[in-house]
This record gives sequence, C-alpha cells and structure tokens, in this order.
Amino acid sequence: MLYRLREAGFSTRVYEAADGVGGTWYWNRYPGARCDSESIYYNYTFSEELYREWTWSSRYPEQPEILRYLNFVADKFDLRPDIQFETRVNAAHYDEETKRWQIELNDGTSVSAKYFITGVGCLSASNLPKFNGLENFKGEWYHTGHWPHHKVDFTGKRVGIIGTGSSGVQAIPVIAREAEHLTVFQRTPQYSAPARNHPYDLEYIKRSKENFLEIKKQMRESQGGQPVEVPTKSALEVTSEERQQKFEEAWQTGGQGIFTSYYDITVDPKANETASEFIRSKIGEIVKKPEVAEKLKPTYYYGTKRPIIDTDYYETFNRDNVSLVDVRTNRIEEITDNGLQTTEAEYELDVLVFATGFDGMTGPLLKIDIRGKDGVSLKEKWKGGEDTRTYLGVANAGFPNFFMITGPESPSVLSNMPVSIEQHVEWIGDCIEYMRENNIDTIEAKVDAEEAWSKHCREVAEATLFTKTDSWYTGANIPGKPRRFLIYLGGGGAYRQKCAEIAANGYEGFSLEAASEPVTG
Ligand code: N01
Repeated sequence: MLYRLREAGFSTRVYEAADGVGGTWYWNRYPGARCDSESIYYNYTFSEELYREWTWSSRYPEQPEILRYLNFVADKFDLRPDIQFETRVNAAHYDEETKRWQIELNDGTSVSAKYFITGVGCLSASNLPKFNGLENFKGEWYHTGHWPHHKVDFTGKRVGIIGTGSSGVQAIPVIAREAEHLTVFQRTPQYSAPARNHPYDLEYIKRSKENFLEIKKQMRESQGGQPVEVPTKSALEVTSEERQQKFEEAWQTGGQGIFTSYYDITVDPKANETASEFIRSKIGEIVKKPEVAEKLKPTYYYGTKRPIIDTDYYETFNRDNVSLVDVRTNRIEEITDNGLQTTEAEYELDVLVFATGFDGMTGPLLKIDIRGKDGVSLKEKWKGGEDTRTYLGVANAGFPNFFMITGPESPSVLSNMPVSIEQHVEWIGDCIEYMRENNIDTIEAKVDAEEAWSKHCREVAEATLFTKTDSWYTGANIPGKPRRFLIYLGGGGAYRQKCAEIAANGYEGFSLEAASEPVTG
C-alpha cells in the first residue's frame, strides 16, 4: 500500500508496532512455522522484476525464509524510510470539520491524515485464554503468535502445549524432537493432511518465472487465489472407489487437495463426511495406539475450521516422549507453580506453549479506538461484534476516507492472502487516485449498500457448513464474542470483478463529496 500510494505521489506514512517488517511472519516465529500456500503463489505480483528476482527454496517455505522475502521487498523498494517502527496506533478519530483523520500514536504524538488505511491483518490479536494461576507458573511460557526472537531451547525439558490448530500442529512435531517430554493438551482434534514439502527444482522455478503473467492472471481470477483446478463433481456422484482414489492421490501429493477435491465438501454434510472419514481412517492407520488414535479423530465438518497441512503431525503421537491429554473431558482447572492441573491430574512442566490462536477478523481493528462521524466508534457501530457490517470488507458507513485492507466480509483468510491483500491495495489506490483526479474530498459507504453487502455475505456463508462449526472463523474461540462469520465466500475472482464493477460505475454504493478546493495527497 505504501509503495502504491507513494508511486502515485501521495505523501504516505506507515506505523508498525514491531521493529521490523513482516507482520504475521515477524511475530509467528514458533518452531515449525511455515506457509500453507504453495510458495510460487505466495508472492506479490505487482512487480514482475520482483517475482523474477526472488527464488523460493521449497514448496512450503519456513517462516525465516518468508520473513527474508518481506525484508527483501522492503529493501528493494526502499520502503523503510516511510515506516515508523515500534509505534502503535492507539486511536484514529475522524474530524468532521476538517474532514481529516487524527491519529494518536503510543509515543504520545499524533498525526493528521486525509485517508486512514488499516493493514492490521485478520490474525494479529493473539488470544491468551484466561487460565487461573499463570502468574504463579515458575517455568517459561510462550504464545506462538508472539514468539521471542531468541531460540527457545526445549532440550531436556518437560514441555506442555495447549492448542492443536495450524500453529500447534506445526509446532508439536518440532518441539517433540527436542523436548524430554511433550504433553499436548487438546480441546478439539483436527483434520490435517501431509504437506509433503520438498525443494523446488530449478526447471520448475524457471518455468514459473517465465509464465509469470499467466500465473498472475490465474491467481487473480481463481476462487482462492491459487491456480487450483475447480472441482466440478459432487463427492456423492462418484463411486466410493473413485472417491477413495481421488482422496488417496491428494493425500500422497500433499497439500490442500482433499479440501478442493469435490465442490460440495463444505456444503453438503454427506459429501463432507466422505472426506472427514477418509482422514479419520488415515489417523487410525498412522497412530499405533488405538486409544490415542481415537482421541485424535475429529468429528466436526472437515474444512470448516481452517484445513491444516502438516509434517509428521499424527506420526508424532507414536513417539514415547509424547502424550495426549483430552482437555474437553479432562478440563484445565488452573496453571500451578509447577505445571498444569486438570480435573484428573497435575502435569509438571518446565515450559508451557500457548498455541491458542487469535481474536480473528475484528480483533485487530477493535484494538484501535477508531471513531467516525458523530464520534461513533467502530465497536459501537458493530455493536461489539453482534452486528459487524461493512461495504465489501473495505469500507464502513459513517467512516469517510477509511479503508480496511482485507477487512471483515472480504475473502481474506479463505483465500491466498497475498492475492487478496494486493487486490485491496490496488482498489484502494485506484479509488484515492480517482478522488484526486475528480476533485472529490470524501468517500463513504452508503448504509443501504453496506446492508445489502453484509446480507449477501451472510447468505452465501449460511449456504455452507462453515457457519455450523465452532471456530475462530465464527468467533466461537473467544469467550463472549458474538458469533458472526465474517469472510466472504463468493470467491476471490468473483469478488475482484464485483469491486472493479463498483469502481467502474463511479463507486456505486458510496457517497462522494466534491471538494471546495483542489484535492492534494
Ligand atoms: O489458532 P486456532 P492457530 N483451552 O484458533 C485451542 C493461521 N495460521 O494459531 O479448537 C484449551 O486455529 C483451540 O481449541 P478449539 C491459519 O489461518 C496459518 O493454530 O477452539 N484449548 C485450538 O486447538 C489458522 O487457522 C498457518 O477447541 C484452547 C487452538 O487452541 C490461524 O492462523 C500456521 C483454548 C487454537 O487454534 C489460527 O491458527 C499457523 C482453551 N481455553 C496459523 N483456547 C499456516 O500454515 C483455544 N484453544 C500458514
């Protein structure tokens, strides 16, 4: 966004809480962290030169490599001089008199800006559940989403980990190899498929660079931001042999192939059960102790929590130094001086890892006191999350000249994030340029357009199984958080087209107010 606006001649300043670039890939340094989109599609595409200059080592690179990439981008485009690091935005208030945003920073200073854009991500507000007694724990404890910069040494230590989402599933095999003993505290078992990560061969990389424009086009037009074959068949219209073979191929290839095998996996309970049962049967084959395998078998609709890909996750439970505790039945009562007490036993621990996720979607935005017209905060407008509504996931009625990159009700986390980020960046950049060219002072979503978009999002989501599962997608992971499904499921390609049409129609659904004087940056 900085690059896009700076290139267009706008004076732009970025505020960043960390002391470096990278966002998710800056904070999530836990062992085993890696991306689950194929790396050749996990890129910016605004610069072909950038695409050609960077070479990924493998299919699913690890966090340090992705962070290196983001630093490479920041250096290549000389972004750092316009980024103020180690600075949090505490508040942003719209001043109706001046038609400007007053932005309060945690260093006590404030700045005034014509446009206020958030790039706070969907998963940056970490969730540390309130367990009694954590303050008394004598060992070390860490959250995967705020991992320290130094290496955490698990050698010879008794480690406990709470949480078996994507972060836990990635961290568990790596920690298990180092720790004296690892106890996994699992509340909900997870479906996971092998990643089968492998180094890329040079020919494959060469071809992808040569086909940059075609790959870019496919990413942008696709449903999920990656050129994946769109399934045309129902899981229920094929024979069980054919289905089994398809699932088996996906399992052997590794990655998200089961999720994208049939079009009705996340829509029809019976179709879903075929994929769910396939993964459960794999767990039964891999995990040697039947009682452990049973505990690891999920029952929710596969894919309605983020589908996970792993390296040796289920295999890890065959190790002698790993044990699994089901905290759904054997509840965590408190953290003690020496470990963790459940209703049935106390577990002595030297290190406790919280892989307990995030207050997703609205959490990062609501951490900032954002106030639009009449001093109304985003929190008030969204009724604390009971009535979160946006226009296209990018704008809000009552909040002029405020844009959210990958905000609630856009495709965001159910797409390949770099593609969705770029789409918003381009759209917002184009919009601000349009305003300058047409001497428009303010742009604001109309209430009825917002209502219609929000309703459409809900209708699309309600037609799927996503809303039937407790997950961070629905907000169910945060005690007391109102349940809302805030991801647009109509597909990234179709969404891009819709946004483009709205812009082409003179920003349909927005109120545009002409400026009395020429608009500058
Ligand atoms: O968080 P999660 P995450 N007591 O919310 C458990 C992205 N990501 O950090 O399922 C006990 O998925 C909770 O249990 P339950 C990706 O989008 C991507 O792992 O709520 N347990 C669950 O097991 C992902 O979806 C990658 O019953 C408690 C776990 O903690 C998103 O980030 C890698 C608890 C939290 O799982 C979040 O993933 C990592 C409690 N009080 C993350 N509270 C890639 O591969 C929570 N839990 C790119």
